[in-house]
Amino acid sequence: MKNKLNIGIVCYPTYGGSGVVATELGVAFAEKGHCVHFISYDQPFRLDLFSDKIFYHEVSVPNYPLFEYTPYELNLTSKLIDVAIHEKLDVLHVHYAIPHASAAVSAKQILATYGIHLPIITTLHGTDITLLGKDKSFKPVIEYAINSSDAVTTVSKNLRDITKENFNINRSIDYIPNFIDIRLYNKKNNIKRKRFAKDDEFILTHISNFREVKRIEDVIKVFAKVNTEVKSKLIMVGDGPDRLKAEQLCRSLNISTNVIFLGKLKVIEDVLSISDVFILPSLTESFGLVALEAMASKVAVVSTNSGGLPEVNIDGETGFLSDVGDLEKMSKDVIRLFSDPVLLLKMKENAFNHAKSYDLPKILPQYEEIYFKLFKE
Ligand code: GMT
Repeated sequence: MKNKLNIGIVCYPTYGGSGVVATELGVAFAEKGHCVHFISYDQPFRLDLFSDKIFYHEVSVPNYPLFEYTPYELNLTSKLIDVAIHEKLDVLHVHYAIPHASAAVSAKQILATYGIHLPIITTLHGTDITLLGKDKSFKPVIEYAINSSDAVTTVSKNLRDITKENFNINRSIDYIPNFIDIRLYNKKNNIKRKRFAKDDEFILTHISNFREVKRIEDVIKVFAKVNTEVKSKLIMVGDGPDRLKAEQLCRSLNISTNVIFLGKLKVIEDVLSISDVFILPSLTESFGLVALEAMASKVAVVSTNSGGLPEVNIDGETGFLSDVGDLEKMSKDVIRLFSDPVLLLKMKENAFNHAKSYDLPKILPQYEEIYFKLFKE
């Protein structure tokens, strides 16, 4: 029985948590000696390693004049079949239900007609269930893909509950949380910090893809209040549809000189290393990987209590939780942390200690166990 597998990984290559989880999982499996084949329409944004165990297969989508809408899922399905056959995949791990899980299930069924068995593991990340899943036009497909996968995982207990509530699920769902590689974080850099803030200023940071669900205008409004009470800077990392609105809001609130929009960063450890508090006022967040990344960097977190966030950010211990849109409380919480150095230090330490329970060596074997179980079946 072989002890190294050929693993296929399908993910979104764009700036977002599910792509980060998929990429870092694949890289970690490659470091353990497995062969990892990434399949996506573009190079996953954190995948820039040269290794004899990591391969990237691009799904090309031809632009055919007859198609008003390009059927990406069909190209992906064909690519999955091709990679499964020629790279002799032992398992296929797909991140995000639409269209990845449904393409994988189709590929599995087509491969079966060639006498090839390809086990599918689907990881649900959040918006595939909490936003897309609520859209009736996707629901039957998501439901079928979940029920037809060989294993299904969610990144928080909350997401597992929501999945069971919203869909007719006739199978078990495992909970495997997001993870961080703790060795990469918590390298404090005072020289860089001085370039962004004076010694008597605190740094509040937000990182996201600036989509509506992130409520980045709340970040700006909270900072505007904080900034009137405590000397501080706000660092905004990322880009997306709501960036312009956020920049305009800073101008109209007259706080632009204290807000730094850095744009997208591939590596966020450095910016987190100079931050004091991380703010995540999301409408919904299945887990909030970026909050965990902040905690691993010894940064206290002020977030909403939506979705899986209370599992990650422990209220009163690693930071504070608020109802969605409760800007008054979020502002008070940040001001409280910035005004009480003992409390801030305590919460930073607690955040780091809690983040340790999500360290990669604790999480990786949980996926590996599922891979081997499916491979042997
Ligand atoms: O949050 C995003 O906009 C990106 C999204 C994604 O699909 O990449 O992130 C989701 O998956 C992450 C990794 O599992 C989770 O940590 C995020 O909480 C989740 N986002 C939402 O639920 C909104």
